[in-house]
Parts: sequence; structure tokens; C-alpha cells
Amino acid sequence: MSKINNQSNLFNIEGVQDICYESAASYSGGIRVYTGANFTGQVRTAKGVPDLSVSDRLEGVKFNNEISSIKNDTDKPWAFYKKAGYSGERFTLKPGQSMKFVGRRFNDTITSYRSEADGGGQAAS
Ligand SMILES: [Ca+2]
Repeated sequence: MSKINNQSNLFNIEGVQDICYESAASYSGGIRVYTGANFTGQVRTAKGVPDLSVSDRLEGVKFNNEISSIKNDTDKPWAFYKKAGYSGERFTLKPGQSMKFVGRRFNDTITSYRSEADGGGQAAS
């Protein structure tokens, strides 16, 4: 894995040129899940690899089977699963994409999620 050594290299990456510095900064804001629709309720920000079956609560708030909306402020696609251990039915959120409602099929059912670069669909380069 190559390391980005200075700021100018960031803007050599395809797709990054057309966003301003502030946008680039917020793009690394992590993945945000909300217990309510329309980005309401309690929010949990993660940059790692959450499995809510084992890390259900943050500051006393239950997130397992409670997620209703999501913001992906990362540069990677993230996959959301109904079951623990990244299994069961899933959907993917693209980089920068958000969902004000995950849909009736997935509402209050998500138990694990991770970036696809952490072991999902994308092959390592
Ligand atoms: Ca909910």
C-alpha cells in the first residue's frame, strides 16, 4: 500500500481534483449511522469495522437493529448487512453517498457493516 506523502499528491488521484480542500477534509469524516430517518436520532461515527452484534452500544445508545439513515463521508464504498459477521442480505453505499432512509426492507435490521476495502467486494491491489 502506498503512502500519501504530501497534500499535492491527494489532488493527483482521479476524481479528487474537482472537490475543494474543505470537501476533501469532510470526505474523511467517516461513516455515520443514525437511529432515525432523515439523519435524526442518535448518531454513531465509525472509521473502523463495526459489527454491532459485538459493539452494540455507544454512550448507552443501542444501534443494533436500529439504523434508519446513513451518511458515507469516506472515499470507499461501505456494505451494510442484516446479520452479524458481515453476512445476510446487504446493500452498498458509494463514496460520498447518503440515504435519508434505508428503506423498509432494511430499516432497523442492520447488524454489521464495513468498508468494502476492508474485505468486501474489492480485490486488493
Ligand atoms: Ca430506527
